[in-house]
Order: sequence, then C-alpha cells, then structure tokens
Amino acid sequence: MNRTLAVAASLLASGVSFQAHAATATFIVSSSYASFADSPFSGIAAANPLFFLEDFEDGALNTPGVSATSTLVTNAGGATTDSVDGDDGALDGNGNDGRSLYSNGATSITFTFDANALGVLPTHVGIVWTDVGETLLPTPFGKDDVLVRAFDANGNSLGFAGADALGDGSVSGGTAEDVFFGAIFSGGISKLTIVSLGGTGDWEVDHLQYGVQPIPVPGAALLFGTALAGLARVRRRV
Ligand SMILES: [Ca+2]
Ligand SMILES: [Ca+2]
Ligand SMILES: [Ca+2]
Ligand SMILES: [Ca+2]
Repeated sequence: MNRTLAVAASLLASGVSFQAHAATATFIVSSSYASFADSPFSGIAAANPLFFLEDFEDGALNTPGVSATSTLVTNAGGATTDSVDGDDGALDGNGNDGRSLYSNGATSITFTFDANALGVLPTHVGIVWTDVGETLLPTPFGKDDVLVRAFDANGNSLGFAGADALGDGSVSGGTAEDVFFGAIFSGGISKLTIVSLGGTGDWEVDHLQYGVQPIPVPGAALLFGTALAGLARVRRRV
C-alpha cells in the first residue's frame, strides 16, 4: 500500500471522513449582453462545428444534444417577452420582438447535455438571464438574486456563480439588465442549472450556448510547416 492509500485507510479506520479534492469549473458572469458578439464564447464558436447557440427564435429548444426542464418558449411581440436585444433585428434596448425561454412556474431550469448525441460533453456552457417579474420577499418586483451551478460527467457539482439584485424593476422587455453566466470545465459539463434565489417561477433566459473548444491539431501545424517549406522553395527559385 502506498503512503496516500495508507493515510486514507488510516483516516477511514479512525472514523474521520475525507474527501478527494473537488474539481471546480471556471465561471464567467458578464453584463452588457446585447447579441452573441458580446458572449465571452463568441471567439471559440467561430467556424466551430462543435459549438451551438440556441436563441429560441424558431420557437423551440431544438439545438443538438440538450434537453431542459422547461421548454416553454415565449411569443415574439409579447408585451412581457424579453429576448436578448439583437434577436429581433434591432439593437434598441428592447427584447419584446424576439423570443426567450420561460421558467413557467419553476424556480430553476436545468439544461442536461447528451454526450452520445454530441460526441463529447461540452467544455463551455453559457446562458443569458434576461428578466424576472414578481419574486418572494425580500427581493423587490422585477429584481432577483440568481445562481448558476455546473455539474461534471458524474453529476458532481463543479461549483457555482451568482449575482445579486439583477433586473431593471420592470417586465417590459428592457435589455440593459441582461447578464451572461458561463461555465468552463475541460473534463466536460453534463448539466447547468440556473436558479431564482428569490423563489419565483416568473423569469426568462435566452441564448443557451455550449460546445467544445477546438484543440489545435498537430496535423494543422504540420501543414503550416509544409506550406512554409514550400514558400522557401518558391523563394529559392525566384
Ligand atoms: Ca431589440
Ligand atoms: Ca431570443
Ligand atoms: Ca426586466
Ligand atoms: Ca431583459
């Protein structure tokens, strides 16, 4: 038995519980999200077949390899619909004419990713919180404290990020309040849960985004090197 196992066995024998060092994701919380260009993940999404954005503008959650505990998409043009600003074609500070995903009475929404459908679990997952109505006290109308938690392939928590007092105090579709929550974990994220800590079931999210960051392929470097060698040969001929 090696020393680590011996220590663990000794602790177990003594009745002292111990825990392996828990892995944690890197979380990003950022405001000023008016379109996908504002996403911290927009860079890795470009020309990436393993990255997906669900903006709900076709009326359904139907991007590959994901399911959610709420699937109720709001109607475009609703007085209280609160999409990400740019989805309606106008960066005008209002999201009434786009669509979002509604909590539909639940205080949390969980997105679950399917490694079989995707080929691999996403390393990057993001969601944009866009609105809240009435919450339980003590949060005032139109404001909420929000928490996002990510889980690994085995369902273990990868930690959480939160933000307090989100919201503009209105349900009229204002977009200056919108906040991006993202989680990054190289081992893969199986679930992301977003929670209303104010305890309401009347809130919206938009722009679910998830994917795998492309890893530079050695072959690409080889091709680049070959191209340089070819260039050198051309130059020698000139
Ligand atoms: Ca707009
Ligand atoms: Ca939308
Ligand atoms: Ca609002
Ligand atoms: Ca909003």
